[in-house]
Amino acid sequence: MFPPAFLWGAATSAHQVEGHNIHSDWWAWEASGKVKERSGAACEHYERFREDFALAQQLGHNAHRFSIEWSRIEPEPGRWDEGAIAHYQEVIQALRERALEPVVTLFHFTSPQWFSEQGGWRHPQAIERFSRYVERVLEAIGSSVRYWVTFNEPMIYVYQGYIAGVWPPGQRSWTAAFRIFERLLHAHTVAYHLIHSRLDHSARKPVVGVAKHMVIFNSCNPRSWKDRFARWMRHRCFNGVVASAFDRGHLLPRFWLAAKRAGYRRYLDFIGLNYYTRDFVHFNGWTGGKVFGEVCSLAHHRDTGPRNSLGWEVYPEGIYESLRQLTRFGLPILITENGVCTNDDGQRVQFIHDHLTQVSRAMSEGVPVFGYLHWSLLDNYEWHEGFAPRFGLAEVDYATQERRVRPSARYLAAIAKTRQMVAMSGVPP
Ligand code: IFM
Repeated sequence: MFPPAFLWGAATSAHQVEGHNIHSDWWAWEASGKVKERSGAACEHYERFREDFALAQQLGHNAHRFSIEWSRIEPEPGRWDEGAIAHYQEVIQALRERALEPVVTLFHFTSPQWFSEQGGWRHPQAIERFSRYVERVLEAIGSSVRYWVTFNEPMIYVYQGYIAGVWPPGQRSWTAAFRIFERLLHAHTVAYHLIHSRLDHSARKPVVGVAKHMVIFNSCNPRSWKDRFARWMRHRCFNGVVASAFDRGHLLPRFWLAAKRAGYRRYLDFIGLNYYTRDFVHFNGWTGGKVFGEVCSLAHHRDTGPRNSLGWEVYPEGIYESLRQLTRFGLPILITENGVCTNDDGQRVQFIHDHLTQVSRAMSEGVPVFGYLHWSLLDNYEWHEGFAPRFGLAEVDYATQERRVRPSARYLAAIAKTRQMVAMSGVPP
């Protein structure tokens, strides 16, 4: 049984659904031909949010995660767009009118283009600029929001933008990546502090978290100690170290004197878990980034599960393993994302069934999960992968902007309604 107060819903992010996000660095990145497809009108969610929230309400959701687009709020340095601010106030109001608890993400991969042009997170005033934006958001919607996610998947952002170079700003430097990660960490602590100092006395006492993408890592060859080492490095650095750095506000290991001096302040009230897949890793060398190993092809593994349309393995036990790993923080956990891109909605039904079964297993062992937000409410713009991957509980026909609710959405609704696992055969058509 899932508890009565459990949050059920879906997640989206501004750039992926809103459309015409013209002041963001992603818009400029797309315009310069760096990706195969441009986001364009996306799902026109900026105009259609009421209709989309009505759909979520019909599906029995009681929560909704979305992100505020900084580049809309502050399209030029220090110039606030009052229309955009009013828009997000209306969004919150529309959610509340439909009894959907807002879960607000402050930074979901996109920055204002001016911020990027001036050096982005490397600029000495980056934190100040981000804080100014956060303060403006708090002023506008702070008292109506309880759940805050400062950063979505900080490590994915750093990896794609500063190591793989496939997202803006398109760099490939481990040193830059490390510096940016530290900046995000610092920005998170500042935002955490601002949210609490501004809102602790409001009626809705805020809770602040980060959406941490967890990946299960296995070694390609478990008999090779080098592969086991590479797996360990990747797991420690990608999963454990990132989560604890955001919790403690610094990167220093717990036993370091400086870490002890920094005290036991904590910067997370809950942890958001984004879970999708597992990777197999083999040894790649001892120097630089090579110590994190290299992903080997799943084709070499006979015992792996089905894949989604992007080729990621579907591994439901991984959500259980991730939840168990996160319990060491002793914090409540919100599943801020979990989903599958597929053209076969039957696969999505199976995915929801298998993952929620694992969530329920973890909860029965005492893991304090307080909600499940599916990725995503709608099909949407999957960054450099374009519109082909279909993650939505509702299909979007991009030619007409028509939404068609998928059977998997009704299946999730049935579980949310009964607060228990439901047989897949009982999915209403
Ligand atoms: O679409 C993304 C989202 O922006 C962040 N988490 C993973 C999703 C699927 O790749």
